Amino acid sequence: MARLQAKYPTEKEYLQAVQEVLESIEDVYNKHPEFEAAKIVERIVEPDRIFTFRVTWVDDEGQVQVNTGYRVQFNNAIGPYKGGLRFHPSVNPSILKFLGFEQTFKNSLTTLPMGGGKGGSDFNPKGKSDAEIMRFCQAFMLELWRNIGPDMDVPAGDIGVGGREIGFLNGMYKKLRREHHGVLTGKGLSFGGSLVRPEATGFGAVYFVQHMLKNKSADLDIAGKTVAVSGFGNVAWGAATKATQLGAKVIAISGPDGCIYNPNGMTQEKLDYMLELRASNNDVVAPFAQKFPDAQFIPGKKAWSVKCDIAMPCAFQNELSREDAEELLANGTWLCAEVSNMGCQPGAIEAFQKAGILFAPGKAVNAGGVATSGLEMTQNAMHISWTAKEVDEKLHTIMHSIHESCVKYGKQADGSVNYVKGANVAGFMKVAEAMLAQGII
Ligand code: 2IT
Repeated sequence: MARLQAKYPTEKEYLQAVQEVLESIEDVYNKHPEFEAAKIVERIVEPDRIFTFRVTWVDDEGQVQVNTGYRVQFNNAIGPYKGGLRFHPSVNPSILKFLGFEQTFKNSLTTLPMGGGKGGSDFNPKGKSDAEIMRFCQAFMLELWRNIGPDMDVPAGDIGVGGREIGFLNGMYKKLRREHHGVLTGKGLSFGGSLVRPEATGFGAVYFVQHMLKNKSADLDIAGKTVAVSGFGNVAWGAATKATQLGAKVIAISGPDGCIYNPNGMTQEKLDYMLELRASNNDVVAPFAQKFPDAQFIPGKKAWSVKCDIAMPCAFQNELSREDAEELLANGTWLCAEVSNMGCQPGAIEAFQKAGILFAPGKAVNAGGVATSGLEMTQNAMHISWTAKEVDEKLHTIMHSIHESCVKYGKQADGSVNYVKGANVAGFMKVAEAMLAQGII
């Protein structure tokens, strides 16, 4: 850590992600002198390579715009680089390195053969027209296409990149390559996408919560519980939808402008409206309370100010602070499933663990998204498509297996499960063994 801090002093998200994993794996690592001899830690924390490129495009006013694009190919020990693209003004090498690092362990947990990667741009999609989004995506792919491929590196969506963007990116890729193969996941159904991929991150997260509950006590179930969800993007929508289907009451959602207190829970109309809000590209949740008078908009507040049983951060890294955790705990929250990547600050995780409530980290809870991307890759490679039922069943099996891995490596002497340790150790062991077996490269 000291070496990395000296080398990358400004990369705080990256250092935070590495620190968490190294702390978790310390015991296990020290029992494997062969890892130490092959310098597995020193190798696993550095990306294989990073591409940085200029993206030039023309806006609707005819002005030339310049952004920076990146692809971090983090680790391909267990399969092709795999991970999303994020379009957000905050995107920088630190954020993409943290995401690529996390992705490597997460993908390892899924049981599927996928390495870790991440990419994106500091492009801000907020307020842009469809035509501007298309021109940006085309310009981005004009640079990226040489460095990706179905067996090399398979990008997908992340914040700011959804079905529309993947469509434009795929269109340009196939024009340049003159091949139509599964180089991106999260595609539309008419050109190689998988059923259930849009819902998969949120659905998988709720399946994981169900396993956490069952593992704690056979009679625990999400039905009847109150759930607070932050964010109103694709992931929050999926989580809110599945939690509602299973009988839970989603009593809060939130956006950058504040929080919606929704005491009666979701209806189909409300869930559909979450998608509309997202599509409006304005980054506000306030209109939800105008449309549904039984809900109330609380300006400037986070979803964590609402009393709930279960908290599911679904928005952004470091969105849940120690103070937020303390507010949740004071209100009686007894389970937090992190759905956003590194959504909880270290102080929040410490507060949850000290209080002894159930807490699981993003790389386990949100892995259903990339796992279903893996299922999309399989369908593309086999030139077939599975039914929604088939994909959902496989997603169930994968989330169950991730939960089992967390229990295997995270079970404590008192019988409780440290899911942070379990996920990190389980993810690490597979990648480390694969690196060891393939020599010093
Ligand atoms: O953080 C993530 O796992 C994603 N954004 C999904 C990545 C993918 O390749 O589906």
